[in-house]
Amino acid sequence: MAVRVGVLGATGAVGQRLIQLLDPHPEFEIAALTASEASAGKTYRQAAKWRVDSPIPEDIAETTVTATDPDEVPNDIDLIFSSLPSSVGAEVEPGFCEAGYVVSSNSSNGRMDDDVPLVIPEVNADHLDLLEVQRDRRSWDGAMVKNPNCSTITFVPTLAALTDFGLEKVHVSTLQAVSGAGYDGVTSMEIIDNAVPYIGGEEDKLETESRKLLGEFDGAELSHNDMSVAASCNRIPTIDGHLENVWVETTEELTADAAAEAMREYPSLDLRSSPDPLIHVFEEPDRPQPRMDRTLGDGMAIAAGGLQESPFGLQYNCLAHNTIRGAAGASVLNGELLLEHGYI
Ligand code: 11C
Repeated sequence: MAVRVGVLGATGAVGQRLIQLLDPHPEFEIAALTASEASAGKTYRQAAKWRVDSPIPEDIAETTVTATDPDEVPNDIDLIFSSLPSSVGAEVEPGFCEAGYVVSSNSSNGRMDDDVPLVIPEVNADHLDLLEVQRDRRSWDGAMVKNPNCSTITFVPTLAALTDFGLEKVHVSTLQAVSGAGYDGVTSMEIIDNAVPYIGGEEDKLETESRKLLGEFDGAELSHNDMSVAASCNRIPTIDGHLENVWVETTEELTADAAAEAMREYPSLDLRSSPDPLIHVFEEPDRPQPRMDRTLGDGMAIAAGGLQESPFGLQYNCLAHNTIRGAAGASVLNGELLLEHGYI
């Protein structure tokens, strides 16, 4: 029998992707949709300005949207997906955990809390057991797991493939699609013929989240990876797909061929939304490109290319679909992991 799930923030850009991914999902069944007070009481069709690249699912369209409040959500829901703005998430997500719900959240609030597992299943599934620490410490029956920022998800799996070479210093420079900024981003295509070398708070997220994801959990405490990470983030006029240029210095010798092999062989998981291969390595020097390569593995694969040795270590480019692999798909995958590990 399918697990009954709710979606918090169902009308936003990531909420719409969640519905697109969950509507045909064999393990999950959408049973509740929430949004802001202004949408409460409307049907989903009335509340959402649907912009995802598939028709609004007919069986979801007539569902009544409620306010984002645990008292408004049926208590036979087993799993909550949250894509709330971080300020709202910080306010309401803990209330859902206190009411006993298991929450898989894409919202950035609380990602760096030391008892909150920040998880990319193919990279650090073992961090999920931090939930035992969380339940002890917070005295709630629910659980909170987070997925990282979309730009972090794009490059960290490629680093995970290289850990045997001893990660020492990483520099990443991003070229980020406008959909990362939600509706406002999509409607801001006036940045055409332009690029903006600033995305508020983003550089810090890439630096801190990557070190947490590649850290070690000993069953009681999580220690963060001690590699140095420097990020610079840029908004470019692309609709979907974050492209990143990466330089990695390692303690062991690392050739471009060895890196390509390690990335190609990096394993995916036996979860429905984990693609095989996880990392697709291109030989063509002008790939990956957002429009051509963002839908690899149904939008859940990471693409890499341009691998070469440089004075600053290994250099390469990587790409992921920011609202699928980087956000909604990442939360769904964490939901699948929670189910596999018996937390639901
Ligand atoms: C952007 N990466 O492209 C951001 C959006 O931490 O989840 C995602 C923000 C986050 O603007």
